[in-house]
Amino acid sequence: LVNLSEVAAFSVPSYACQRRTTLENHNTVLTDALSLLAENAELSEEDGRGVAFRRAAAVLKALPKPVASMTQLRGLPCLGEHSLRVIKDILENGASSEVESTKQSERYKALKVLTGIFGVGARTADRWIRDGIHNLRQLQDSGPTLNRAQQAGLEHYDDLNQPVSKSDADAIGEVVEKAVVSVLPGAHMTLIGGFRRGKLTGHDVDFLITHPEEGREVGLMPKLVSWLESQGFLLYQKTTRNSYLESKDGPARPASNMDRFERCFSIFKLTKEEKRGTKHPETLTENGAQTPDNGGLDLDLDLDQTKPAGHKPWRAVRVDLVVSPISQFAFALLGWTGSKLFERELRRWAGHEKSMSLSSHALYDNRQSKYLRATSEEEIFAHLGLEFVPPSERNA
Ligand code: TTP
Ligand code: MN
Ligand code: MN
Ligand code: MN
Repeated sequence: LVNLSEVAAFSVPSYACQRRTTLENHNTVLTDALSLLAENAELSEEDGRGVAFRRAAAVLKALPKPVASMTQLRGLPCLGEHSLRVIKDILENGASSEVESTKQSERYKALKVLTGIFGVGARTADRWIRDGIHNLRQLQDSGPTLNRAQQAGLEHYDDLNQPVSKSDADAIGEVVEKAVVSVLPGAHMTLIGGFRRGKLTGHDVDFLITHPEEGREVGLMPKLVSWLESQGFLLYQKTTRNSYLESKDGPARPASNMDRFERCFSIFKLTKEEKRGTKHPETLTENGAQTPDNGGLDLDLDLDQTKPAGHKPWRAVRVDLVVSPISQFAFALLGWTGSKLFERELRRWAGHEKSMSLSSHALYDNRQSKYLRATSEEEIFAHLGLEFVPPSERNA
């Protein structure tokens, strides 16, 4: 007897921004496998392959129940030959040989450890590996010159590789909020990134700051950073200036994927005191309830034996601050809420299906040769001809 409900094929729209993807994932074994291959491709600077695996994983995240057989996948978008082979391997053998051998490979392990240092990207890690540096000990011994970000990254390696909890994010939010209103009364701060999507942990905490009066936000970031620095909250910070200029000829092609807001990458010093100061003391745990997700790697290298990790009264947390003028706020909010794949798919939809250019600053209609204004995320989805997807359903 064949259970028809089990063999019935799934159906999902092809762009992730047309789908509702909650954090409830019925296919974690499959999506973890595909995400690992995506990560490995990205670490090897094969971005095309990386995106293909990310898209395939995102399709499986959107399915209403576990995949039981390959026949259910017929007609689904974004599942290429390679991804289908990985899925088949797992369904039939319980594991993918490609994923398992990638996980075990010295190169993947070294790339993971080295790019786990804040400030170290795939290119730098690759160069180090070619110089025989595979782990932190070898890095310290053979000592290539590290820039300021990498020095801070290495110094706070263990902390920065621990997941950040929502209660940590809230505690930092209270400090940042206090700083924001004391340097610019009337300014607003919003939690963005993964925590806005409802994630319970993250690799950092992201905040977007604006002021309801256009132009009042100018000069806010340096003041905010000075305030935080003077109170001893910043272990590291690098601020970049706003370089966005709207042109009547439409959006210029940005040199990179980076947007051009005034922004600050920082390492925040979160003390026990700040944690206690939050409004949600019941959610606090001594050293964080979760165990770090190190992908099975041994990251527990104690760099300084005199200061055992976990016994100091504070922890380092990556914090991103972004300042936007109110006229661009909705675009910044949408662009910084993620997920990264959801954002990429929104821009692909805009370009390919609507002949529009979407960024974290604006939406430009190439057919009408004009910018489309919006004061809310809902309006942007409407301009794009998409049903509104709330943040908690953008977890593609
Ligand atoms: P991240 O903080 O990198 O990712 P996240 O918050 O979704 O996940 P995690 O919990 O691991 O921190 O980025 C948040 C969003 O910001 C993401 O959608 C992409 C966007 N973003 C930019 O627009 N420009 C940038 O330069 C970066 C780094 C991110
Ligand atoms: Mn694909
Ligand atoms: Mn984040
Ligand atoms: Mn971030």
